[in-house]
Amino acid sequence: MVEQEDVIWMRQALELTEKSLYISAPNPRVACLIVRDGQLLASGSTQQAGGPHAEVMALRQAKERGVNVAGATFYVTLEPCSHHGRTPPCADALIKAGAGRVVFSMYDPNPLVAGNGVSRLRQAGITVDGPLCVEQALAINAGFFARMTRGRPWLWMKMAASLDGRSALPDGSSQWITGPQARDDGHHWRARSCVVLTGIGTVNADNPLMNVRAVSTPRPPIKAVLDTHLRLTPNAALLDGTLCWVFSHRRDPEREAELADRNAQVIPMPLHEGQVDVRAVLDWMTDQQINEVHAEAGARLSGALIDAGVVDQLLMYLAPKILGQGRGVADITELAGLDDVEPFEFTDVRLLGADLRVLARQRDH
Ligand code: AOF
Ligand code: ZN
Repeated sequence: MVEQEDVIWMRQALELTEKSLYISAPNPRVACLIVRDGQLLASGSTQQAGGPHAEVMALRQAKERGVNVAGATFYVTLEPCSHHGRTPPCADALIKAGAGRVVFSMYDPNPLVAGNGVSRLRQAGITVDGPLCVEQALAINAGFFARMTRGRPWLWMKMAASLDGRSALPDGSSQWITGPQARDDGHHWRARSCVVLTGIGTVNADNPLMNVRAVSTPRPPIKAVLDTHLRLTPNAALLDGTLCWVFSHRRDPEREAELADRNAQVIPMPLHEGQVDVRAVLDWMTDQQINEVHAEAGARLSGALIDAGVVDQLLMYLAPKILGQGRGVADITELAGLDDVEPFEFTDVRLLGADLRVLARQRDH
């Protein structure tokens, strides 16, 4: 049976997943607390892919501290795994350690696990309680969950605009609409994603770096450019040695070889209404185990992503300015009426320096 105390420990475990935020992909962010008699004995969180899972890290810490965990309660933010992946099953490690009870937050959507971890523990005579605090656990691993259950990554769309929704002046000038705090915050979101996606229009207009600054991370996200006609040139600033995927409909062996020298890989894609098909791109990314995509693009690509129905969450920075004339944030297909609008749902709003950050998610996603 789940007690109030369990909720408190699980919330603490969920907070600890923050340590895996930038590093664990394609694995989910998981944390584990080992508790006995109201005392935290040890804790751990998921390491980089191929490295130990949260449970193993917690058991290691317990060993280092010389504490016996037999009979203790394990709080895990994801059902312990039961399969041999890059690492052995955590369920077996918990059984071997003599876990008294396991409380988990959500079932692992990975079909290789999906309930098997829980049944393995129960068969070994361990009391297992859960799911617990599922909504919070889901939000932390929306990308992993989306890839596993619907076969498409979770897509964030970042936008910066004036209070009247203008992302640039009519002449296209757009730099520094928002202030430094909002811009730094944007780098946290880039850092947690697996891929930072933009369009060739933005690359040619602004020559952006599309890298992670303001946050130190051992795992820079892959860059990606939607470039239907293969207009990307090898001297683009974003080609800084980090892997860059270029999704194009045009083949040009010479250009592709030049781009390959800059670690940019051209991936042929079908067209949809004259542009690279964004759904096909996301399908391809799913095959590459991409959990979270952070799109940061101009009005054209942002509009195409909304039209394709693949935007799960908006990350919008609003500056306290009225620009009046100017470009909108997303050129979507003209709507026949207000009934056609699929509304987003606000999930968070906060002040960052002089600007607002608004998070909103697609209702049924
Ligand atoms: C856990 N604890 O901390 C994580 C789990 O290839 P492997 O061995 O690393 O296995 C990856 C899978 O393990 C991943 O797809 C997911 O199902 C599960 N992740 N499980 O018990 C953890 N990160
Ligand atoms: Zn595991």
